[in-house]
Amino acid sequence: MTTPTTIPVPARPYPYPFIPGRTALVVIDMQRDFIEKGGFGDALGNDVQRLEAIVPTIAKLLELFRRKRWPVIHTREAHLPDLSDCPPSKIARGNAPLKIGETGSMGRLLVRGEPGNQIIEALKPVAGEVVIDKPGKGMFFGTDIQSILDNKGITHLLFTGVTTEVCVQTSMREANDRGYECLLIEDGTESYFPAFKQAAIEMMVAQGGIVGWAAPSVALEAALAEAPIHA
Ligand code: C5J
Repeated sequence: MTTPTTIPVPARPYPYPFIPGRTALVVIDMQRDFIEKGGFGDALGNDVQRLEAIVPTIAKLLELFRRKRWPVIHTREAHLPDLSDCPPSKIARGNAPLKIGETGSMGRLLVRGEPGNQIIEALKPVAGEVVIDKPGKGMFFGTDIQSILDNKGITHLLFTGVTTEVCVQTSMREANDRGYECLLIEDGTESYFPAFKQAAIEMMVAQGGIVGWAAPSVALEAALAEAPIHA
């Protein structure tokens, strides 16, 4: 068996071992529900415009992964139209004027197939990319992602998307517990609360990378540019 090429990416708390072809780019919940006015994030009283800042970073990483033909996984927080996969506690939580399943300016909030549930145009998935509809915050809960990753031989995950301390952190923790090597791209994730973003990153890299690694996208791009990698 040949040893896979490993590219060290400068990261915290120490270099991240990137393996071309076995490392997937994960884009968490970059759907209109969270990024645009009239969606779920807005209904909860958040300043949704804060999240737009990371779109160019994720677009750049998507372009790189597509050029190299490396795997890309998108997730959406999404419920079945009959809400049978949504606990009543989740619907009630937040006491928002508009609740999950109710109709806003982009259709029913957090419901599969609705306009607001689509990934934003700038980051739209292309043919061949995996799109996972997840009923929870974590991408493993109630989804087929584990077998999809196994079948593709993916062992390493780069995390981007929103929000850092909710769906991104939950997904990264779930992945870490399942043995995946996880790197969080710091300028590829955002929160409605800047302090929560920073705290989440620090929690994950503390104690020798107890949940994983963190690095800016430029560190990843520079490491990959210097390495002799084939598509
Ligand atoms: C939230 C998410 N914040 N994608 N979902 O409810 O982080």
